[in-house]
Amino acid sequence: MSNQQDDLSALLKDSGETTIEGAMAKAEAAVNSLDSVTLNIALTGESGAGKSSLINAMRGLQEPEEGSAPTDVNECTMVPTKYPHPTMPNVILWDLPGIGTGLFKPDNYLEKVKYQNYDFFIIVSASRFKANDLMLAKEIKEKKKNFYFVRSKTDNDVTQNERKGVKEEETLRKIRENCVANLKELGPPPVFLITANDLQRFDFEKLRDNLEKDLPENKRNVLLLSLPVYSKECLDQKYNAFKITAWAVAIASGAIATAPVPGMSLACDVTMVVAFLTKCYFSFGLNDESLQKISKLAGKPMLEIVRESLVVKALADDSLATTIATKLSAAGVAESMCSLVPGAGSTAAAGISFVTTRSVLLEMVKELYSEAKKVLEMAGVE
Ligand SMILES: Nc1nc2c(ncn2[C@@H]2O[C@H](COP(=O)(O)OP(=O)(O)OP(=O)(O)O)[C@@H](O)[C@H]2O)c(=O)[nH]1
Ligand SMILES: [Mg+2]
Repeated sequence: MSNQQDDLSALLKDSGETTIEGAMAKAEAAVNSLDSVTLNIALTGESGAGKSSLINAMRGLQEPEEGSAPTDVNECTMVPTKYPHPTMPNVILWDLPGIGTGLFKPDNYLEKVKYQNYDFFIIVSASRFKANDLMLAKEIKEKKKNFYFVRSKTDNDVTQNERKGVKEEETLRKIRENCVANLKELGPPPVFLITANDLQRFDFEKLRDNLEKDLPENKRNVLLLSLPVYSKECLDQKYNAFKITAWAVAIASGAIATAPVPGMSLACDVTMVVAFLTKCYFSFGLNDESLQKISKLAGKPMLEIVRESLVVKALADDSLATTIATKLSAAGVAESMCSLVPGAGSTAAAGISFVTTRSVLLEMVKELYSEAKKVLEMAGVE
């Protein structure tokens, strides 16, 4: 009995609720939000500024990879084009046509691109600051939407100036000052220097931080989890987000099945746990496609190392449900007769406690995190 009481206290504490019903409702909402919350991000700016290239970078794709946005030195994107994230289709990056191109004249540009549909705008600008950049920023602000000013292709400026003996910091300082001065009538402008060729370099991390801070709480994780793992910090933040959500999955996976003693001795819907860990696996870049890409870049066989992990191997060959059931069974010891019940949505029935499910989940997320960290280390990413 005391175990059950401890379990209930842990469940209420993690959820921050005072009743079991409240905790279950909150948990289900938290779990569902990862799939159902949509995030529409618009990238705008002049033709050739680097919008499509940044979209590809944010989706972890490189042209001419399947599903990537076409990029070119010539005018390229002619209609607003939707790029859902490859593994989180609820996160959509919109590649807008360059302002002033084709039918998209500056005077009614925002109406034409249906500005209402986007959560926020990223204005992409390369080389010299353009009158259209300021006009866009002003109009977006007037429409009460947030914008972030991205000065792209910073790598080019740094390289060119280095040839003339100008240090990187000096180049960055000058570009930043120029953008800030041009936008100053709009208040302290959110300016970020980036290169689509390497998100870890310059200000992309800061941009992500700012975007997240400005988003409503339910959309924050969705953005973070959709980005490729471009730095160790990014991986750590993703790990944190998954750890924080584990309580909700542990509760929600139990809420579906009929618990023998309501709220205390929970059953566990293994399908839901598998779905959560699958998200984690893709978000950490442990799927074959991501690994092959990073292996090629680093010239090292990453695939071999991560396949030593039981969880990664099970996710890769679709046998995770059985692995989880076995782990739950082992962890739940005497209280549980954990088995996969046919026809009940892979529900491991009979008294798996909340604390047990949560600890098994956390252990598996940690294993995936360690594998992803190894990959980054081998690839030389800091
Ligand atoms: N060095 C460097 N080149 C970049 C970067 N971003 C884009 N480019 C190059 O700039 C050119 C134009 O980039 P796009 O991404 O096609 O530009 P866009 O804004 O989508 O252009 P439109 O579709 O015509 O509106 C391409 O040749 C890209 O390879 C960057 O950060 N660094
Ligand atoms: Mg384009």
